[in-house]
Amino acid sequence: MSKALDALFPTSRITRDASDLAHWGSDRTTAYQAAPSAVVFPETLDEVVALVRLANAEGFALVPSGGRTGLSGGAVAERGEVVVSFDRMNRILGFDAAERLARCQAGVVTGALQAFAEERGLFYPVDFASSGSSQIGGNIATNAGGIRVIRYGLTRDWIAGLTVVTGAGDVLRCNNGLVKNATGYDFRHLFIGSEGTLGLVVEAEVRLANPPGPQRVMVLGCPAFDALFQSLSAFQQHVTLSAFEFFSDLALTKVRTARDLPPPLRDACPFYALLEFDESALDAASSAFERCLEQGCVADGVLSQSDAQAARLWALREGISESLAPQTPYKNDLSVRLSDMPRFLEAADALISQAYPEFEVCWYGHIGDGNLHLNILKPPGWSEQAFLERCHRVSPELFRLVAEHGGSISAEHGVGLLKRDFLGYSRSPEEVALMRALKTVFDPNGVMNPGKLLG
Ligand code: 2HG
Ligand code: ZN
Repeated sequence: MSKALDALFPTSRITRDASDLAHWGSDRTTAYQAAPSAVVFPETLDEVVALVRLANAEGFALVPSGGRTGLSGGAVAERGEVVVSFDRMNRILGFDAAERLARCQAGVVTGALQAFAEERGLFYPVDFASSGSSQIGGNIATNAGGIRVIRYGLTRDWIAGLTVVTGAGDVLRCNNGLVKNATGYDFRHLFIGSEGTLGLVVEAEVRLANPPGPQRVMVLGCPAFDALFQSLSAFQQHVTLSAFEFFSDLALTKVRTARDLPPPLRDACPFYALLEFDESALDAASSAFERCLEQGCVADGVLSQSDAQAARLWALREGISESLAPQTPYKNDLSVRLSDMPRFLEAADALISQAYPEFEVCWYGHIGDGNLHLNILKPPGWSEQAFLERCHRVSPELFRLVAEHGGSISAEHGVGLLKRDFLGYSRSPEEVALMRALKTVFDPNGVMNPGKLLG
């Protein structure tokens, strides 16, 4: 493999340096050992095609690598694979103002696309804490969600065209930025969320939106899980929400300690909701707040008076994941329909407190769209392996509950390696068999991100 691979890339764009292999061969998970054989940095579509064809001819595997901010091990290379980094394909190649379409290479950083939109008086609404390093190709591969899904949907909803190289080395130009295209199977949507198992996303046409008006942020203190839902529906009756997030008091304590932040409210509450909405809806939001206070589903609240204060309130939610990282959290990223959420939460809470009496458990997430992040923290003194095994033993019970409530074991982080063995809790045997059959069609020699998603 080495000679032919070295012939494809100049020495400045291929590395086997141990620290580079460790860096580009991993994502934000810590349970896996990065062990790729090389990292390459293509700059053109032709180079990507040549690489995939070589991988087929010589039988080596490829692991696509974007901003490596994933939390499920989807971008981990642990078996001598060649990592394909898109860091050198990070340009926005064109912009159609009339159609509000930006043509992006896969390595464009999400935050750079947001800034590009803003400079043109537009808005790219998919947003999350890691948008400063995650790349659009990775967002597409995992159908990234984040904090504004309640109003703007997922990455899938903003992708108007995709150029991909299949695992067989063929170039597909999917949908070409069209709004309407009724010509059969839409391969674009197969590649979105495929976690690099069918081929490589090389370019995307991304739709941009009109920006919303000025936003306000509120943090509410709620006495119980149920109260979060009562407040959500009280607000949603009259206010278009741009975000409805939540976090538990333990999650708040962790982020406040890590970042030395003041509490949002005078007295602590078991749960907090963070809402964002158009300033023009302020009166309706204030009335909803009053009603929530009367009904007792909200104990107290704070409203941002400036953009700086709004950013400080957002930091309480967006900083949680990073603040937990030193405690090697075992991550769960679950979703159920909102109508099933109160019953699911009651059952999940009972299971979690009984299954993990000695572990700290942080609840937070995008509860307005049905997505919960449940982080179980490794106590000091436990080895990471023992901790992971313990959590994996409990996971089937939790995922059985998720399945009983019609939910998903991975709402937005993807399946990768971490949730691979549990896919059957969310997808039927028939669906998994069809996924495997599709994988064979697009990637006949199994060179694309083997071992991820389907195992
Ligand atoms: C978030 O919503 C991210 O903060 C990360 O999706 C969640 O770390 C997590 O579990
Ligand atoms: Zn999230």
